[in-house]
Amino acid sequence: MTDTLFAKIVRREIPADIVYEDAHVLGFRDLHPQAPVHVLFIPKRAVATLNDLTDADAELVGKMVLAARRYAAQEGFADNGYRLVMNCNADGGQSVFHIHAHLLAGRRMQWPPG
Ligand code: DGP
Repeated sequence: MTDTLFAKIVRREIPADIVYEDAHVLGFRDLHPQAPVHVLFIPKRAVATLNDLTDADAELVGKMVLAARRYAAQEGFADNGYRLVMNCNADGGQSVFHIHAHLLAGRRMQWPPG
């Protein structure tokens, strides 16, 4: 069981700039944006890390990706492009232990990432 800042955002216990919501996924602006568009897509049901996902979560992860895709199309930057990133644990740079996909857009991304 994890209860993080993100679970509190899902429960509306702390404020966030929510830009996307469906039955399973919430999207809100990152507090420390790394690009002109930086939105976090999270499952409403908390899973701590990518390592904690099981086969039963396949649909949930798919819904996160499709939510990001839908948002990119809706906001008009899908054709220019964007990056969708999920960090896992210390070496991946994860700091909030409720899985989330970072949608970054609005500038040309670099590769390799830092
Ligand atoms: P990661 O390092 O991959 O775990 O990303 C966590 C992101 O969450 C990081 O970019 C900053 C963001 N963040 C942390 N706390 C809050 C918060 O309370 N509200 C919002 N909107 N974003 C947060």
